[in-house]
Amino acid sequence: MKFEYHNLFSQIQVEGPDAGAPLEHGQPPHPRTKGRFFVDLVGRIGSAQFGPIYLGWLGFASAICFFIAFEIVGLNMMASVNWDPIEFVRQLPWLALDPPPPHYGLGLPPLNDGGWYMLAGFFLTVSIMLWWARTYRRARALGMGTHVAWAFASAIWLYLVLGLFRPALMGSWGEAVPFGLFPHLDWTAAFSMRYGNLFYNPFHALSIVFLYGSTLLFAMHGATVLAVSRYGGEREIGQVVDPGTAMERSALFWRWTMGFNATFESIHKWAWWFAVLTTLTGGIGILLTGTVVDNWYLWAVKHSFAPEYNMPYPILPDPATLEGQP
Ligand code: 07D
Repeated sequence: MKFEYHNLFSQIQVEGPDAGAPLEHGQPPHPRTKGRFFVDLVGRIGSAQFGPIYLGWLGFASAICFFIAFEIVGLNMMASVNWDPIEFVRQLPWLALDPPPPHYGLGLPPLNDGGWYMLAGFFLTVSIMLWWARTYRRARALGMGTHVAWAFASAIWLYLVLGLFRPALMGSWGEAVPFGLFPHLDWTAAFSMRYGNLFYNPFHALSIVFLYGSTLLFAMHGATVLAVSRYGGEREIGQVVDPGTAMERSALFWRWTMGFNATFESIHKWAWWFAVLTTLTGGIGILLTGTVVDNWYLWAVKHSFAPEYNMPYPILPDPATLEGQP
């Protein structure tokens, strides 16, 4: 039987002495091997090496803030089931820490009426910001570009739109997303219905294009590199500056099958932009909802891309806008 090299399941684990990468500003090489340990099982899905981890004050402060947020959410959920650990575990997927009711507007509510939510949101946001700074600073310390930090910033943009910018524009912290597993999904569904079906929001559609597009690109790229790794294709950057038979074959594969190919370099830019645009367009879509557009279905009818249905029953007024409502 002819030997065929497949590498979907096979893998190689390398261990050896390591001098460490030279750092900027004449610092000595950072020890890449000090304080490390290997786990063979983990090496089957990634690098077998754990550590060394760089904590630093940004990482430390971020972890502390995340812990505080996590504790506030968890303890409030615990309180909501009368501190019963069995009920806490049983009901966990349904438990929530809700934002303040709308009548507090942008004011500060009492702790037990949304105040804890505000505190958790504050510490989570600080934690995420500090983590962003950590990704920036660690990349710089290694003499790398800051591409990861800027991609992360795009996700943070959507997070801030959902929990800070849009609620501020709407004039109420009550607009923010609740903490909780199913509760945040319920919020998402309710949000869509309240504003006339988010499918008619073109930025939601764009965001889906980039989300699905990201998975497609990732599958195509991952498969291509694995398919030519028998020709050294997994040394991707080498193939950018010194194209070899791996790069030639993979490029020709895509030209043969669809007439166009990305290069070993540009495919990473495609991937970066698709991922970044998912949350960038998403954030725009959410920011416009309720501030500029109140009903995406009616908006789509007006702009002639949704059909206008004959209504068998008269349209009722929106209960939220009726007199006497809080
Ligand atoms: C959310 C932001 C960054 C996250 C960060 C992490 C922690 C954890 C934990 C303290 C992901 C911070 C958090 C560290 C803290 C503790 C314990 C990134 C995020 C920084 N949709 N939809 C999208 C689809 C529908 C709705 C995006 C598909 C319905 C709403 C995406 C479908 C309804 C919102 C997407 C579908 C609806 C979205 C998310 C199909 C009702 C958004 C992109 C096939 C269910 C969000 C513009 C993303 C958005 C969003 C996909 C259907 C509602 C493209 C495929 C019609 C309200 N939807 N959706 O990367 O941006 O999120 O909308 O049906 O807000 Mg949708």
